[in-house]
Amino acid sequence: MGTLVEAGLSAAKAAPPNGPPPAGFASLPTMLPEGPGDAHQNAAQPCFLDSEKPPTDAENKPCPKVPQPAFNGRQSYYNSGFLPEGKTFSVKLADDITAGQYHYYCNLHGSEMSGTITVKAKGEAIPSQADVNTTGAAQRDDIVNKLLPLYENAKKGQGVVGAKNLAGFGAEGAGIIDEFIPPVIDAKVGEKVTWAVVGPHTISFGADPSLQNFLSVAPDGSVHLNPKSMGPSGGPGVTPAESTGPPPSGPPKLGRVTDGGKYDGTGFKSSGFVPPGAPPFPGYSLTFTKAGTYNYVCLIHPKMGGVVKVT
Ligand SMILES: [Cu+2]
Repeated sequence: MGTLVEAGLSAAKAAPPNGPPPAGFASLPTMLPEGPGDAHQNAAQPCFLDSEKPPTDAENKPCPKVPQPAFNGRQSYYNSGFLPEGKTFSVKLADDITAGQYHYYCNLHGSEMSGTITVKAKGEAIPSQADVNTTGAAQRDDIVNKLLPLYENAKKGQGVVGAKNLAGFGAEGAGIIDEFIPPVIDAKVGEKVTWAVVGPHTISFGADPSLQNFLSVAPDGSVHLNPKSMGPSGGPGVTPAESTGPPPSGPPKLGRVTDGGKYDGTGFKSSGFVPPGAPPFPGYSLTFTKAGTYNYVCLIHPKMGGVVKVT
């Protein structure tokens, strides 16, 4: 959050969808590189600035290390840094903060993942936790109700033309599903199984659980991408989508498929990280050479896993 974020976020929200981000937003730090490379330290490490601009992605250096101040609404940039799963972040509001709305967003996921803190004057009533929970549940149900029919259709193979199996799915205006669809794939020995990769995912078999920490904080506070999580293993990695621009009209299609080779259930076999792009979506295929039940995961999304049953 901070005044630079207020300006950038409102510009991003006013900009047409699928276009390039407006300048005010594009100049804010982003946690991940566009292509290969390491995490950006300007975005991934905590940063508390009164009036300065944070270092740019190109400079890629952390902000000066200072104790976390209270948030007064006037700071230029106020960033938790990368928060691993389960970590919490608290913000104390300064005594002299002006009542009003303050916006924040995630510099890993972008302007789509944002929220608002409404600060009321002392003595003014604020909603009870029960009221907030009710509002939150209604908002959640609204999102889920839009996504459920898409998920059901995708399970029937109606998500991406030319692909029965999906790594992630989403639709304009409805949101994103970080799941392997269908959750269980039945295949025959010698059969080539193909996934369309929709969104930033990996398709990874035999992965050490430590690889699911694809971003980690080093003892010195620097944040790094794990190259083993991000890169392909045991064969070629998926070639990213050809386009990142606005999606073409009509149903999304499967594009170029990378053949990841054969898998017999042993060793670490991974598509590597596939950055998000516009359809046609890239594909990844594997040929299963031995009967068995093979669990696989996405190394980016901790709860995203599936099963291939080969008979
Ligand atoms: Cu994923």
